[in-house]
Amino acid sequence: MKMKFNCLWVAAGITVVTAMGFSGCKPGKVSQEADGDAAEKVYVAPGKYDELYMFASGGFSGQIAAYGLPSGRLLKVIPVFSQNPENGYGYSEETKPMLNTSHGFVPWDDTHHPQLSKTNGQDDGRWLFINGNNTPRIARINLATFKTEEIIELPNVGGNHASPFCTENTEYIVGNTRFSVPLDANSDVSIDSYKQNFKGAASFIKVDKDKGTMNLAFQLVIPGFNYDLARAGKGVSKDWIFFSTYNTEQANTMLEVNASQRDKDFVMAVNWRKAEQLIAQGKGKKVPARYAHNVWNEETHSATSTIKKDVLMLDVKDYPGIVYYIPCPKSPHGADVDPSGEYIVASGKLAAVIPVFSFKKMLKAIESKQFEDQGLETGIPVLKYAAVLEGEVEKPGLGPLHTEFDSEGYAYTSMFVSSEIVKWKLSTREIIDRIPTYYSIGHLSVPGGDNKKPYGKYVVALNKITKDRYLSTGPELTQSAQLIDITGNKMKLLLDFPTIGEPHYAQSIPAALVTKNQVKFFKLEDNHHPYVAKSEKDARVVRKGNRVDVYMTAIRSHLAPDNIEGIKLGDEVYFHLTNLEQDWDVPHGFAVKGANTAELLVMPGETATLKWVPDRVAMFPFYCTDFCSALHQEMSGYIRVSPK
Ligand code: CUK
Ligand code: CUA
Repeated sequence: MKMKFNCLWVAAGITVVTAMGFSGCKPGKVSQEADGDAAEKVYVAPGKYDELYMFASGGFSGQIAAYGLPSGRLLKVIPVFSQNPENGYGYSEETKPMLNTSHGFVPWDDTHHPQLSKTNGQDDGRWLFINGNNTPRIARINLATFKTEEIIELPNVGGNHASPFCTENTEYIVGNTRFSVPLDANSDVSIDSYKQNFKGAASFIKVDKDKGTMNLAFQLVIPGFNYDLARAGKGVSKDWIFFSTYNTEQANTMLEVNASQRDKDFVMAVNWRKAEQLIAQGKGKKVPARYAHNVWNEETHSATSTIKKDVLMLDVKDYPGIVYYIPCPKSPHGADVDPSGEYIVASGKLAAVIPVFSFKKMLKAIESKQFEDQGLETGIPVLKYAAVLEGEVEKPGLGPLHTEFDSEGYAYTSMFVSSEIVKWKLSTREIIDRIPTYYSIGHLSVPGGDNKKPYGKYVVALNKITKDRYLSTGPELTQSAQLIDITGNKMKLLLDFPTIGEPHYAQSIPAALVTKNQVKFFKLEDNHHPYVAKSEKDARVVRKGNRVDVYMTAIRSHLAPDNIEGIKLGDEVYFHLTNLEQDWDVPHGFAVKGANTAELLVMPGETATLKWVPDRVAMFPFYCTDFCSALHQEMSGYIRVSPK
């Protein structure tokens, strides 16, 4: 097949890629028209619903966005690691503890990989997990409410990029370190001592079957490489998880050169079931470690943050049989497992082929000890490439990153440098089709593309650069996703749509799996918030020293109390607003002039608290921020602040 690159910069090959610092594609003059019937395929008529939810990470916005597919309509921004003035997340007293870490309050992060919870290897629509890359954290969003309900920080980890991945029945959510670092308890060492002191730590978070609550069960101490993306096995390989691994050179300067020396890096195969058994036998060591665990309490509608003091660690070099390395050309990024669980597809960013490994062959190679010496002193066996290899996809394009699958035996790989998606047949590894993406695709996402039975139908390209694709908005441009039809032999571009932040990765799920669990409003009778006012007659102002608690209610169309006096400069005022409505889609908001704590947006039946320290003697108006009825403008009041 003739290769056609829409990126001429890199047509000269890998050397050019390396020389240009792997910075991706520049837009050319080519512009692809969508097919004639594309509009019909993405048109969702007014009042009609989309077929799928797509959850995309917002990258450096620290949020997640929920879109409808095929329309690409933005349905909601879900704040996770970032404060969100739109609904007071991270500003209200109830939600502030969600952003606590062992470093203190960190109201920002970098989200990359949304991961839907699974039952029997299928998305079950219960929870969505996502990583914070910067201050290593993993969050759980409840898909019944689209609220972030839990955040757990990961100790001993630098850059929580290889995260989070879900085992077949959501037994564990797994994360790994991007930057190996000295273990927290032994961190003051010279950077020069990288090879000796820097370690990787793979985190295994146990997920409660019913509630979804997370618990950092154990960490595996692994060699001090850089770890990249992973997938848990499924079916035959369900007890394993496969991570891509780069910088096996263990360079600590100029990684772009020094971490690309070796011809092959690795896919790291981890038998998590075996590790779990060893932990159950008491083989783990408790190591001092500080990390925050923040949990939302549904009854009190508020979060609590606890700082944990230690973690169980198991050094894999002391326990043979947990970890094996599979050589993989060159600086692998994605490691993806096919629907059957038999094939592991690894994508070397700088590699000229895509290797497809066989799980069965891997087990055989382990059994017959087909190891090779790679001159590494890690104590971890390295399997022979040829012994594990099923075959290679040849000349796939430049810069393969990630692979997802459909239910018909095809795989789709994103090519960052040649900016395209390549469709190939899993059984023969022959290339079937390729389609350009605009521009520089990172991840791609097939609905259910990591499930035992993918839904297929579409592939979404998540692009790094938009340049000339939309009306321009100055130097800072929107980021972008592209919806591509994969129902036929040829892939067809249907739609471009802008995204919030950088959409690193996305997962999509049939809408019905989510809507069937949706909460429409909170029952007032179940509200056990300590500062709830369940009816207007409970509305009141209570003073204790210089702390003033205002128990306030909101119902169409007034706030009570609406005239507050007796507040003195130097007081700390807490507005606890309870929304008394018991109906879907009637939120009330609350804002007070000059408050630097944003606003509240309170759902029916819920209580939320805004802390305010008045800065001057004045008359401060407050009002409801959400247009809630014809008398919304009347929903307001005054608070008088007098001298001390
Ligand atoms: S990464 Cu592979 S292209 Cu953060 Cu998942 Cu972005
Ligand atoms: Cu309540 Cu506007």
